[in-house]
Amino acid sequence: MLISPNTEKLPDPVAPLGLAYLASALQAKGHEVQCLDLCFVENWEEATAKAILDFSPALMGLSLRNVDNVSYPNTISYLPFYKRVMERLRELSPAPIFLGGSGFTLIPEALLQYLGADGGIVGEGEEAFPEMLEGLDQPSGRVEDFPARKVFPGPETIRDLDSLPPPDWSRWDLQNYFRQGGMGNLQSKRGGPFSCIYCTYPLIVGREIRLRSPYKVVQDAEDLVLRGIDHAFIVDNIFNFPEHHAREVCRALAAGKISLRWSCYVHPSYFSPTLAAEMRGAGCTAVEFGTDSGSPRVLARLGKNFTPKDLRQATGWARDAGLEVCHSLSLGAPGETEETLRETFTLMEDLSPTAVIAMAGLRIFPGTGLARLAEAEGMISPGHDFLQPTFYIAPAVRDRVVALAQEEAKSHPHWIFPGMGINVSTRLQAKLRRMGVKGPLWEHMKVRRAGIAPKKEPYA
Ligand code: B12
Repeated sequence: MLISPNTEKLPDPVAPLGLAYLASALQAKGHEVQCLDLCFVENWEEATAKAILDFSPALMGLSLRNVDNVSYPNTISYLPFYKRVMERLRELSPAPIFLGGSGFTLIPEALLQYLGADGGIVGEGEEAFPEMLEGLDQPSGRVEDFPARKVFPGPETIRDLDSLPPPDWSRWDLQNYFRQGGMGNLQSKRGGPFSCIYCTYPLIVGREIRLRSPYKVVQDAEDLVLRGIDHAFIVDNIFNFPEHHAREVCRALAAGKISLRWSCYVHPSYFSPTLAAEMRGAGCTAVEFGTDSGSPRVLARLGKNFTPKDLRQATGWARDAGLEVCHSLSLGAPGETEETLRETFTLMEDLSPTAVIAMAGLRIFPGTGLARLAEAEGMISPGHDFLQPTFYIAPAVRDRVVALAQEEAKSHPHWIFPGMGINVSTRLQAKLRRMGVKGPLWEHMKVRRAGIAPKKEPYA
């Protein structure tokens, strides 16, 4: 039984793509698979009891997508809820429980211990999980023989993504995710080759980029459309690297006349007017830049391989092609001062994107350059408990960054500041989705920016 305990509704409920892949991979190996999703159930304890009594699983896989909401100062940790779910599962079934998922992969040993699970798999699950289960299928294989509390090493990343069966959405309430979250999800590659000091992606999916054939992406897109999902997010860390693959995917989507609108993360350095136009032609409506800062000095400290000039150019090209643009900021990064914050605010004025998503502070994860820096600067000690959300905030702005970000967000109707609940809330989210708004909700900021929206103050 595969279980998704992710009940986060902000910025949107997100369908469990990883578990949809895992369900297919397990079935392809002959396993009987049942899925339990706690996202929309009214009473999770009852739903869990019912699912377990009905199916009586031999083994359970609990997916930990998020550790916390990485937002400061209003930080939400999901771990206490996961712990309650574990306790409930233990009450209901003697079957062993294995952990996996991006959140688990970031802090595996500590999570295994905190949750008291039987084991876990770091990284991609489609090959590693069935392989591990194979041991149990041997005549001599007994659950009791399994090494207790073991974290199975990160798999060699899966070489040939095209060999994986497509995600099995039939077991998940994708329609509900679409109704309440406005998007399906789609993947065109895996891998995180960039070197930003805070970035967790190389730890989760490896540095090496592995591409899916464009026709496979089109098949998945068609599957979504057949299920009534006509808006999706392409979940790749960066959609436009390598650029040639992005263009091939766009051409394949356009050639297949797939009536899917979509959005994605893009990198300013690998963007071009041609790519922007091809993306628009293939159904893309909006792009998000992981901008972080408008200060060349801070960008360099973060290990970003682009400059404000690249951002200006790419923003212009995207806008010329008719794409909505969002810039995400990480305020308080290493080297930040009030002066560099002002540089960022000025750049945002100049670029005038559809929306700005501002985060104050950077959540520190083990194994990253940021963790090493935070330790060197005495912000955390060796042996730090990374289950506790800890944020890097540059000493020069530690006391001011939240107030400055809040001020900027309040004076700009298109700014979203999740850490202070500005222009983002479950109430607003649910209202807009009930109205039938699809795609990322930040796109909706264009209405506010145009002054059409009735309220001028930030949404409650
Ligand atoms: C795309 C994305 C988004 C999009 C999603 C859009 C959409 N409609 O899908 C948006 C922008 C909405 C988003 C929002 C958030 N996100 Co996000 N997101 C991602 C991203 C880039 C890709 C996720 C993805 O789809 N991966 C593809 C699937 C196929 O992989 P997977 O889920 O990891 O599953 C594989 C393995 O993990 C494993 N596996 C999974 N489950 C299990 C279970 C078992 C038993 C086993 C054995 C294996 C296993 O096998 C799977 C197949 O290989 C990741 C970073 C990353 N590279 O992982 C962050 C990431 C998952 N997000 C993260 C966070 C924090 C959030 C937010 C809380 C941020 C916020 N405050 O808004 C929200 C939460 C939203 C929600 N409702 O849960 C964190 C989670 C870790 C953490 N720090 O806590 C990540 C890892 C980024 C980071 N900062 O480190 N996100």
